[in-house]
Amino acid sequence: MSRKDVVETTEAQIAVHWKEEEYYHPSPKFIGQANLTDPAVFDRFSLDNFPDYYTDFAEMLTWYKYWDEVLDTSDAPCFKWFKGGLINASYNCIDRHLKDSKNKTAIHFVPELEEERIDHITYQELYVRVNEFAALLRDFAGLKRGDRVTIHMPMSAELPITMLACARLGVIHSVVFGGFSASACADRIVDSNSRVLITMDAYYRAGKLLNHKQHADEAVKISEKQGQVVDKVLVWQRYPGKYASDTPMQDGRDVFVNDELKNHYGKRITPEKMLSEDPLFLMYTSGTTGKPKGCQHGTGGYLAYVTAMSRYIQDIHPEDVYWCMADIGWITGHSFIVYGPLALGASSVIYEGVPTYPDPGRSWRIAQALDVNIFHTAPTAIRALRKLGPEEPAKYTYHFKHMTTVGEPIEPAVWKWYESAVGKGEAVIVDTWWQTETGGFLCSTTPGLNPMKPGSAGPGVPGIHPFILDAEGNEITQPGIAGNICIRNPWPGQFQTIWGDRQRFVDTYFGPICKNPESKDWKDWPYLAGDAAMMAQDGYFRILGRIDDVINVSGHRLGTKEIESAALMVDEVAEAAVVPVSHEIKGKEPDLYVALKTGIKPSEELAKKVSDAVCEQIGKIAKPRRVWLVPDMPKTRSGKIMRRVLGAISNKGDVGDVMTLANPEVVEEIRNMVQK
Ligand code: 6R9
Repeated sequence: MSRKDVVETTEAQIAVHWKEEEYYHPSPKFIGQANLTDPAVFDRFSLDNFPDYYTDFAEMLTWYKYWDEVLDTSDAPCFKWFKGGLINASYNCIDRHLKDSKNKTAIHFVPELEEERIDHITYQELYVRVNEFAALLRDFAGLKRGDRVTIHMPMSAELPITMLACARLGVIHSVVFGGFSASACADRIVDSNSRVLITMDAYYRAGKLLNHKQHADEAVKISEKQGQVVDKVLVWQRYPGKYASDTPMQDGRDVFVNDELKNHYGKRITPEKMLSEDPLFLMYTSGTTGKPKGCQHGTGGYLAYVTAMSRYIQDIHPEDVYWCMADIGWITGHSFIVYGPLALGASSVIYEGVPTYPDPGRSWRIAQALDVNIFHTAPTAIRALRKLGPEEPAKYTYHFKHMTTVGEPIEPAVWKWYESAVGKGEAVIVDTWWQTETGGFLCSTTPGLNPMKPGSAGPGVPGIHPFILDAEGNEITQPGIAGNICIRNPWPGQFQTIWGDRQRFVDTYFGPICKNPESKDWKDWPYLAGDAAMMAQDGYFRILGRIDDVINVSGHRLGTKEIESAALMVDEVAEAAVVPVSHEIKGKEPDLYVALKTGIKPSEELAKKVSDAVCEQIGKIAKPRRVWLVPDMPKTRSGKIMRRVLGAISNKGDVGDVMTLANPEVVEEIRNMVQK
């Protein structure tokens, strides 16, 4: 099996950061109201009953026609869930709630400018707006079932409206995080063959009104150079009328949605009856190579899974006000702002801006104003809030019954501040481990059933059976030993394939551990997550971090190869290597080492040029901590760059024995440069 370095890194990490912590128990008050309190659930969801136990999840949805088969494995490992069933995600998230709850708020949109006031969109209004926009997509943009559309939008109520309108028509949406650059957006337009791009004129972030439409113009230009023509750019207006004059529009291609919508007022669109296995959306994520992977999620399986997770793990009840702080441009936002909560008919909060602007009390002010009782965020936000305003939560009156953390490992000290200061000692916490590829949670405590352990995600959620493999591919059954975390069984939220690249899907997630590639039996296709983890005596899993070439910056996955490719686009650059370096708030940051072409002199300007190129190609989230212009890269005799050595230098660690390198002297030179 490849990816051998896993055990080496993880054992060091355990020694430094993680020691066993005590348990915290959910309060009787929480348990008394929890959605799932019967411990028999774990027996029922044992592998003996697989895959039938997942019908419990599918039955939370409304189907036009029930499935013929729970799990079809004939094309393993591309699994089909609830095969033959007919369903529509938009119908499940909207229409089915109208009978009893049309006046209930579906989405609370909190703008950054506090004087703008919060917008409360009822299920009825969501229904109207999604139908009208779906009509625009069909009648004006000519979109139909199976087409792909790229959406590059900031956090706004119009983003879920756009997604749900696509889902209504059976159009496959591909949302690109609003903070990604034009070039990153173009890669995704080209890969998904989107001929329509949906964007927004502008938005607020940390006090600045940012012009967003300009990225669309640039993205379309880049896509066209690569042979993908975009013939329609649909531009939502965040500030209709006010900001329009600043948005250059191209005749015949660009149109303001707010104007065109008038031609579709009052229209209603019958939801398409989709096959359960039809794709619902693509979500691109980083991997080992420079090319992002388009993770394809299906309709029935995905929706059933996120709905059940929202009910069982997020403990959402109809009367709750639920706020997940993630950006909808990431999988967390898709599953746990839009599809899961709305399928349950909950009230979901969306906010514009950042949690710490205009002051670190903003999040708690929002929680107080909306009476939020379920709160969901990431360690990076918790660290920032703890650093900038540790006393702020106490100044506001709100009560969380439940809180979530997701995206990266959380340090026990940070967990404890979250529990005592943010949760005021009243809230249960779930540390949910999962991935873009997995659609929904894999490991987490089930909040009414399992005690919490700071720093540990927990056991597999009901239905998920994780295990650990060593570097040779043998199962580690003994607790306390780190290895590769895998899942024994398929599950309905699992992505179906990588868009247009089935081979990469098989090779990355199954190939290294599959013992029988011809098999049609699900038991032969365990899932390899790409994370290192260890299981404790109590069956809880502690996630230790990525084992592939991915850096987790503020919970965002960035491929080192993507950053290196961006640096190599600068003419003067000969070689580039990226390593993760620890950061107090972000968790990790990329440190970029660059060797220049012969004869080129290093300079501050050149370092800035390389840094700017990275921001331009990927987005500001990928900005390197520093660009180190080094005389040469440390290399093995076969010419491979020794990233491990660079990583040790960046993190002030031990570089180990470097005498076998082709150029050991350069290590000292680089160390003097970086550690001075
Ligand atoms: C949902 C999401 C996935 C990677 C994953 C892992 C890390 C996510 C975590 C966690 C420790 C947790 N990760 N949740 N690590 N504890 N609770 O974040 O998806 O953006 O695809 O990232 O994030 O390394 O493999 P995605």
